[in-house]
Amino acid sequence: VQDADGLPRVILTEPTGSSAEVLLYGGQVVSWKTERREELLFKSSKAIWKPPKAVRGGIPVCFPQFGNLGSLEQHGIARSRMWSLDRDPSPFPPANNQSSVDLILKSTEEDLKTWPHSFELRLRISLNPGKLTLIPRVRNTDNKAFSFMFALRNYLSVSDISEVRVEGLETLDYFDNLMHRERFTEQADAITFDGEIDRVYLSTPTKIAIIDHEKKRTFVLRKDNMPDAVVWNPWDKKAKALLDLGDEDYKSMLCVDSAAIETPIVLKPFEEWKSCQELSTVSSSYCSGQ
Ligand code: TA6
Repeated sequence: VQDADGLPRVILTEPTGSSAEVLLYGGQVVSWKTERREELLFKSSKAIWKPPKAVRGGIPVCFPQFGNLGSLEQHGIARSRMWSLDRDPSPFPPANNQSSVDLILKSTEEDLKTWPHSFELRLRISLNPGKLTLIPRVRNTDNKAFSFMFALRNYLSVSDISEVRVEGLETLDYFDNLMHRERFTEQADAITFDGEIDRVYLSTPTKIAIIDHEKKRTFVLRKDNMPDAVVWNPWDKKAKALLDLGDEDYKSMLCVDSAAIETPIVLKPFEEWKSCQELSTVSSSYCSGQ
């Protein structure tokens, strides 16, 4: 674990040269770079790398609440807590700590005042060539059931948001955070962007493609046991209102999150919920004229 600017972090590498950086603060991936050292995740030019603020960028973990859909702070408590290395990821075999790491966040007495349920939140982060896999698990270590929402907020780096298409969410129902969570049905073609968007798509397929036409790169998000997907871009007005987001940053980011929001997950005592997301990139150099 390295300690840069006071925030301990883990660096993951794999033989073909890609890398990832994970902060113990928030259990947050803050960088994923290709073997050509290109950064694939968005980081705000004005991110605040200082607790209790969540770092704006990478892949914040939203637990036990998403957004302001509840009485806790925005996106819950996990992203503004210090996690630790998980020495007992059973039943998983221990991570090799080169290309994968296991993190854990256990509820504290302090947390119980904010959210009165004791839990263990584990996250395995694994790096493979062109692929970044996150496996979240939540165990109820209390003597009564509890329910929670969960999301992995994937801040993807894009060349120009107006040149990005999202495929895989066509014809699905969604609720629109900009319209008091009123429900709509998506039209039958890919989603493109020309203004603020803040939607929770419901019962989404396991595979969603984010095509960055200009960079000739496609992100593929595959997820299991997280039925919803959030699509968020603040656009110009909201970007100006967010202190830790550069005014122009909205042009080079898009959040497409794996989520369980509409139907919160219920865990009985000692039950464990497990889910998985895999982000992969395919850079289509085919016919690029090079
Ligand atoms: O996408 C859901 C949402 O709550 C948006 O409404 C917006 O507030 C976004 O998340 C950003 O949240 P954050 O706490 O990261 O600034």
